[in-house]
Amino acid sequence: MTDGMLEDDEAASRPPNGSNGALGIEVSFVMPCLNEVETLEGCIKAARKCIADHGLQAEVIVADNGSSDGSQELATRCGARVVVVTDKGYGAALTGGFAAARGRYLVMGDADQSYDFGEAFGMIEKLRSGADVVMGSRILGRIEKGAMPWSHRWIGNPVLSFLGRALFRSKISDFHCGLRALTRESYERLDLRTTGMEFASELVVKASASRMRIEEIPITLYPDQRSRPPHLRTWRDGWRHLRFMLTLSPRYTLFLPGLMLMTVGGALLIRLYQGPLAIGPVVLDIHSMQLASLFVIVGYQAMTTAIAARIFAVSEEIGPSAPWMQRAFKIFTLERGLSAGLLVSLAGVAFIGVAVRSWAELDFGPLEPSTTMRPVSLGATLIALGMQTLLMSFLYSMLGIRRRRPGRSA
Ligand SMILES: Nc1nc2c(ncn2[C@@H]2O[C@H](COP(=O)(O)OP(=O)(O)OP(=O)(O)O)[C@@H](O)[C@H]2O)c(=O)[nH]1
Ligand SMILES: [Mg+2]
Repeated sequence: MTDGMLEDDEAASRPPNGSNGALGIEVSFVMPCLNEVETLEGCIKAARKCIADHGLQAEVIVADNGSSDGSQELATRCGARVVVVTDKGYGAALTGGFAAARGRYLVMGDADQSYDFGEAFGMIEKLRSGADVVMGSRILGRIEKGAMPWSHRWIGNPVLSFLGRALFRSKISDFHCGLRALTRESYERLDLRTTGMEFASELVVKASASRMRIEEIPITLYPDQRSRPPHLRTWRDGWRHLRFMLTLSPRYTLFLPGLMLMTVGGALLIRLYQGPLAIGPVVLDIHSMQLASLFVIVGYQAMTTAIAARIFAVSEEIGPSAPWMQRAFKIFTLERGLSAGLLVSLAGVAFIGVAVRSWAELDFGPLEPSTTMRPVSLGATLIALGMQTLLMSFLYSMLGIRRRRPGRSA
């Protein structure tokens, strides 16, 4: 206890509701760990040194996923509290560790000695002066030789950080730094859900989207000190980060591309309905009209899927909240969606009726496609749009049921 660190049984006697108790634990250091017997001791010692150097009231937690190499026993011997987490994965481990943590501030960092927990003190100071989340930045700081494979240094991390900044209007220079700190209050507000490495993205994305005060400090990345290969697998985990960010930003990945496709297709479709279009020696006619129709349909599908994704993200609380959605649900009711879908489909049927009339005039004999294909194309497109509206209205309404559950906000 000389360094302010709480012993196991003392900490364990505290109520598991996040209150700080009489001793007032200020900081919980939480280390996700899976078979890190080679490096865990060094990490715990570094955290304890940070605690002693700055006289912190703190605890060290090792969130372990059932290591089979003796990590748990080692952690206990080194004075850390082991939290056994049954759900597998980096995110699940941290979630379990944070749930058991009692500090007002939560520091997270890898157990492979790639970070120096001493640098976490700068983060704690920032939290003390009002920050909600403090990110370590290896970009503003230093990446030691051999600490990061070149593909992560020059492709994976910059590309994912760039996307994250662009999609979520964030200024963070290093989206995936493993050393971070946040207040318990912010952590609870974020309500993080992912279980794998994409937990790191979820934290920054949600904190940015909910306009939390995020600060960053330069830190150093050291080569990890273990002989085992990293848990992180470049392609699998890179993709999980990317997938997470893309699915949470349907506006950019689906809605806007869909809108563009639909506008181009729609303009062309309307123009070609009136007759062939000559651009210099190139003549666009009914074949191009088919493709224009395809553009419109696919564009509309993308836009309506984007809306479904957004409703899903809001109801599952995995994305930024959207106060406008509550109002939109009042205007665009299921009944109105169904009526609109039906009306557009009927308009499509009317266009096809025009072609059928010409056909009837020919006693249902062979048709001249260059005239009759035009209303058929337009009519079929409208029916597809109408049906899509109808089907999506059902889907939105189903997704919205969960959102409107009593006690849940929009
Ligand atoms: N409990 C638990 N810990 C994990 C799991 N996956 C990774 N970790 C821990 O999370 C930390 C980071 O894992 P690493 O394998 O070093 O991944 P990384 O640092 O993102 O990637 P590298 O830069 O390649 O090392 C380490 O302390 C691991 O022991 C897991 O599934 N469960
Ligand atoms: Mg590592």
